[in-house]
Amino acid sequence: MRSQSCPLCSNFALSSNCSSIPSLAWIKCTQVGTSSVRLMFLISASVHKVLTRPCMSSLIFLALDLVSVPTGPWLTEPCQKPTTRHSFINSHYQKKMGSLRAILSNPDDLYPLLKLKMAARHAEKQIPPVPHWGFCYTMLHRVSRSFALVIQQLDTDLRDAVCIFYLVLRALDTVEDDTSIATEVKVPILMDFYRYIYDREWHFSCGTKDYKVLMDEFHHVSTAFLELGRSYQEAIEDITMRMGAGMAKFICKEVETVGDYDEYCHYVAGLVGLGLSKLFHASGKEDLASDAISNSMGLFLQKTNIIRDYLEDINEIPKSRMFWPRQIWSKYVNKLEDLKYEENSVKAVQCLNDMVTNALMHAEDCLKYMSALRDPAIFRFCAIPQIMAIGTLALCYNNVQVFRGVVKMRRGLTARVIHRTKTMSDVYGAFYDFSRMLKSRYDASIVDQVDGTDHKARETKDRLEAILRTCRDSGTLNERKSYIIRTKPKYNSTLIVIIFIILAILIAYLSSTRPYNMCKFLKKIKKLLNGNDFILSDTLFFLPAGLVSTF
Ligand code: IN0
Repeated sequence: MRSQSCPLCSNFALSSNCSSIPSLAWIKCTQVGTSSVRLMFLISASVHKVLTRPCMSSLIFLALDLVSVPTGPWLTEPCQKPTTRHSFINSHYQKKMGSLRAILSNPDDLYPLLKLKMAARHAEKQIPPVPHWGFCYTMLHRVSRSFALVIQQLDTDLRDAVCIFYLVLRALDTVEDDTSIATEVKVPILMDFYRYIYDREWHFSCGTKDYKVLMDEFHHVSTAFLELGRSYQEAIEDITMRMGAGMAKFICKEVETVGDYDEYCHYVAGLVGLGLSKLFHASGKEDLASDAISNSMGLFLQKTNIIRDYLEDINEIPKSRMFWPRQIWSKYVNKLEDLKYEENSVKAVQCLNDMVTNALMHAEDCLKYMSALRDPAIFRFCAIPQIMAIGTLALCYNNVQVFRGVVKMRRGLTARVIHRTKTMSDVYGAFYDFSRMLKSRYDASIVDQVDGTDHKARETKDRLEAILRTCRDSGTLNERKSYIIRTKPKYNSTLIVIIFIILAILIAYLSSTRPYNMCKFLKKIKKLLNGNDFILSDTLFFLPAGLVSTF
C-alpha cells in the first residue's frame, strides 16, 4: 500500500497504520489535498467523536497523558534508544506519540513541518515516468529523506547529475558498510566501482532494506549515468575512483592519528565536496572552488556524523565500526568502547568535547565556501546540511546522551532550517546562534570541571570566538530570525483559535446530522483551494499553529 503523510503524528512518510484511528479514515475519504485543512478536519472529527462515542474518557486520558509527559530540551527529539527489530511496533507507537508531543510543545514547528510535508508530496508527484529515472528519484527519496527535497529544487541538468552522484556514492558506501562481505571480495569491488557505473549489466547484491534494492537494481543507476553530459560523467567517475581506493585502504587500517581521521574523512566526504564543486562548475553556474575549502565542506558534515553516531557504530553487529581516532580517545580511556559505560561518563564527555572542537576547525572554511556561491538553489543545497551539522554539534557538546542513545535535531527544527535558509545572512545567523549555544555549553562544562582535565578548553573557546567574529563581521546578524530565542507569532492566536473551533464544531455537527450538506461544504473548500495545493496562503497555515499553541 502507498505510504501517506499523517497530519496527526507529522511523519513525512507514514504507513497505513494511521488509518486505525477512525477519525483519520474519515478524513482520508474527504480527499481534500492540504494538510492544514486535514488538521482542521482531524480536530472536528475528534469533536465529533467526543460528542457521539462512549470512549470520550479514554480520549481525554490519552490527551492528558500526552501533554503531561515532561518534554525534553526544545532543540532535540526526545532521546531515543537505537531500535532493534523486536521493539519496532513499540517504537513506532512511541515515535508517533513523541512527534505529537514535540508539536504540542513546539507549535511554531507546525507551519514549517506542514510546508515540508507538502513539498515532499509535490516532489513525489514530479518523479519522472521513464523507468530508470523513476527508480533513481524514488530511491533518492527513500535513502535521503529531507535532503532529497533540497536536491529536487536544483535545475534539471544539475539535479540529475547530483541525484546520480548521490546514488553512486550511497552504493559504494553500502559495499563498504556491509560487514558480511569478506575483505578479499570487498576490496576489488571498491577499487573497480568507477568502471561498473558504465556497465548496465553489473550488479552485486549486498546491504539491507532500501540499500539492497539500490544494489540489486543498480542497472537503472548506470543507465541514467550514461545519459548525463560528459563533464558530469567525468567528475563522478574521478571521485568514485578516488573514493573507492581510499575506502579500500581503510578496510585494513584503523584510524589511529588525527591525520588518519582527516584522511579517512577526506576519502568518504571531502571528495564529495570536490566532486560537487566540479559538478556546479560544469553546470556553468559557479566558479570552481578550491579543493581545500571543498574538502572542508565534506569534513564538517562527516565529522559531525561520526560524533553523533558513536553508539550506533560501536554497537554494530557483527563487528564494531570505529572512526574516532585513537590519538584523541586514548587520552581518556583504554578502549573506545569504554566510553559507553556509565562509570566513564565524565571522561566520555571530555573526549566528546575534544572531538567537537576538532570538527569546529572546518566551520570557517565552510562559511567561506558558501559565501562564494551565486546560484540560489545551489546555495540552499549546500547551506542546509551545514546548518544541520553545526546544530547537531551544539546538541552533542557536553551531552552524555551521545553515549546512551540517538541525539538528533527535532524534525520540526530541521523543517524550520529548510524553510528559512535562503541567503548567506541566514547562514551567518544560524552559525552565530548555534555557536553561542555551544559557547554557553562550553562555559557550563568549565564550571563543572573538577580536575581541569579538558585538554582542549582553550582551543574550543578560540574556535567558537573565531566563528562568532566572522558572523558578526558579516554585518547581517540583525536581519536574522533567531533559532534560539523564539520570536512571537505575528498573528492573533486567540481570534484564530475561536474561528478554528467554530469551524471544527460546524464540520462535526454537519457530518453527524446532514452528510449531504457536509459534502457540499467540503466541495466548496476544495474549490477554494484549487490550484493552491502546494503553496498555501500563510493564513491557512497559521490557523492550526494558533490552535495548537493554546492547547
Ligand atoms: C552530501 C552532503 C552535501 C550536501 C551539500 C553540499 C556538500 C558539500 C560537500 C560535501 C557534502 C555535501 O549532504 C548530505 C546530507 C544528507 O544526506 N543528509 C541525510 C541526513 C543524515 O543524517 O544522513 C538525509 O537523509 O537528509 C550528506 O550527508 N552526504 C552527502 C552525500 C552525497 C552528496 Cl552528493 C552530498 C554524505 C557525506 C558523507 C557527509 C558526504
